[in-house]
Amino acid sequence: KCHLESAKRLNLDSSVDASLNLQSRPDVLTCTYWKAAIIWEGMFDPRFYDEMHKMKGSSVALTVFAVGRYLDAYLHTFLNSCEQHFMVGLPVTYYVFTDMPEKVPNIKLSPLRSMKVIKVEKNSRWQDISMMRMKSISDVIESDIRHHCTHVFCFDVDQIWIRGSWGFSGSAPCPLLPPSKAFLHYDRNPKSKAYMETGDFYYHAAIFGGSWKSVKALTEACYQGIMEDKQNNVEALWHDESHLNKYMLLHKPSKVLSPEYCWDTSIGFRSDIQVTRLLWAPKYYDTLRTP
Ligand code: 2GW
Ligand code: MN
Repeated sequence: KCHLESAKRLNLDSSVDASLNLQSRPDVLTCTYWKAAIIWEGMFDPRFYDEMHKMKGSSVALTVFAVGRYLDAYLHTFLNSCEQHFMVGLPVTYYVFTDMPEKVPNIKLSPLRSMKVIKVEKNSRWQDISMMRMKSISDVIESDIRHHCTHVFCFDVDQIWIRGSWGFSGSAPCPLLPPSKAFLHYDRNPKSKAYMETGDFYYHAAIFGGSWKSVKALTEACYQGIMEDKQNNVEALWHDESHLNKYMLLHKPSKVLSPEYCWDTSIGFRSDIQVTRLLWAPKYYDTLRTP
């Protein structure tokens, strides 16, 4: 039922539903209570989504920020792994935001893929480097992406794709924690726009995306929340991530990615995680997060 709902949202007809060849996963939650599919290994054939989007002429913008020391530390590895595994065979434009455009690595991109480098100021507080991504993304969707791309996916740079093109099968935020544990992370300060009493999942902000319209709405709303907080002299517990979680509570995503798409290897073995696709890169807190 859940998958049929998802298929309907994607405007697939019933003959296409059959070719989805959906498998169930009894060991994990595959459907939210608002009937959005949760994407797990074994449920979807990613090639199907790739083909469908090729037919529809979809094109993808990927946004990533590499400001200050994060450029040398992560950007090259991140981009190379995207070339190997992210939407292989589909048109992708990388939007790289950095304070040092001249230092962006010159990597050889596959056909249909290109890169745009956008210069941004380096905010002095890292919290602002992270939060102001919402404004930069919203702005570039308005000025550029919406004229060239149908979809936008936004990533932290400290991650590495290690497995297969996910194609379009994943187009939503990734729950880090199940509902029962999620409340531990929510912003609990009633003064913040990101304040939440309860939520559905805890969504990691390291990966989210969708149609340009939906990402524009999300980033704009989060940026407004962040600015309102600044006027009231508060900062949400997990910065932009808290605002993203608040937004997702109010605007339920139509698809949710399983933790396969945002995995911290230090968690170790979990029987329900059959594959991992996108891994956290080492954090290097001592060298990268000291002033
Ligand atoms: C971030 C923290 C401390 C010192 C520096 C930075 C930093 C981040 C930086 O110097 N340069 C930079 O480009 N960034 C960008 O912001 C980069 O793209 C990075 O991946 C992103 C978020 O920072 P990160 O990855 O260090 O934070 P996480 O992995 O703890 O991220 C989660 O929480 C953040 C808010 O606290 C964000 O919501 C992020 O999306 C979450 O994944
Ligand atoms: Mn990160």
